[in-house]
Amino acid sequence: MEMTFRWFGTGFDTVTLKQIRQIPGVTGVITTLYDTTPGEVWSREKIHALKEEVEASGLRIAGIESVNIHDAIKIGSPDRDQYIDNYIETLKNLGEEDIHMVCYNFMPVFDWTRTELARKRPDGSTVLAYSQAAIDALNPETMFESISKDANGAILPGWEPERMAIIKELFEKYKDVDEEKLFENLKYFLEKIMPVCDEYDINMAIHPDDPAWSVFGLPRIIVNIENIQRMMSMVDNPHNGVTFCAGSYGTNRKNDLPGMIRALKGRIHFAHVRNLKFNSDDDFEEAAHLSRDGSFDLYEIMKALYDIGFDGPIRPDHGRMIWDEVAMPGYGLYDRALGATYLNGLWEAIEKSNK
Ligand SMILES: [Mn+2]
Repeated sequence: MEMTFRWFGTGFDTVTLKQIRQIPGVTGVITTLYDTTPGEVWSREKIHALKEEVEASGLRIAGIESVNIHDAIKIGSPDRDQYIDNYIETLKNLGEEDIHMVCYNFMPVFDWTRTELARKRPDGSTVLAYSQAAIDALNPETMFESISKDANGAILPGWEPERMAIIKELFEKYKDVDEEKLFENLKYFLEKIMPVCDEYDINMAIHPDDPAWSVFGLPRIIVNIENIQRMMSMVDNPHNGVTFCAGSYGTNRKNDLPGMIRALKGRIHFAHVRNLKFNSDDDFEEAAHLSRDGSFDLYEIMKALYDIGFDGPIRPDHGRMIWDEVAMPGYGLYDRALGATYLNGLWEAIEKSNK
């Protein structure tokens, strides 16, 4: 595996490349062109400039998170082919710049969903949290207002104001899209992009839906092992793989995380490893990465990744806000750096005990 760190780019991230370079064992960043909109072609020049900036700091671009999918593709509307062509052009430009891993998601309307961005934990840290009761009492628009209010001035990925301004319109457009239709549209998209992925050796890594169930009546398909296997077999190409996100699959306590990793051997192209603390089946908060701070066994998760010979990029995921840091919720420096160090420690121990 390669230990990496998510970085949103100069001007968008409070964390600098210099700081990331000083986290022991982190060699790569997972980044994006944060000022592009879904459906737009990423120019070779912009990708090249980003790459030069990252490499000048002594790091490398280990992958992209994310190249977002235009709603026309997810809805399957008549103009989708134009957006798929643009996506192919972006993939080609990334391939030409020697970038070989792209994370994306296929969630309708919302990206990840949380009901609180700063729930206080007993140690005084603040974390993102989810409560089904809070969701059930909200409508999507008021949810956007409360999310943007608590975001420390940051624009959260997936919660861009221009998207939320047309949220009613988006719901209307998705009204005939059920799970079957969404699978069908994903298949159509994947079949179209596989040739360029084959040509440039680009691993597509679909991110699970978070939380791993339907919210606000919208269909969600990347939620469990059965559905992932269906997604992989409907377009059976090794470049059609997954981002194994422990925190997202883990929202559904029926998902056996180490078991899923073992079942996905060879098709996990990217890993997000973090911990959640469940207060009940439908109320959870994000914990420190350390196993005993939350509900997951991080040793078993890392061991499963080791056992399947995982050699892709891995990153710590949402961190707690600690030590008075002010940053995008979930994406401060300190707790994610602690997470990277912990995951590196687990990996070293697993590796040595297997030799
Ligand atoms: Mn994730």
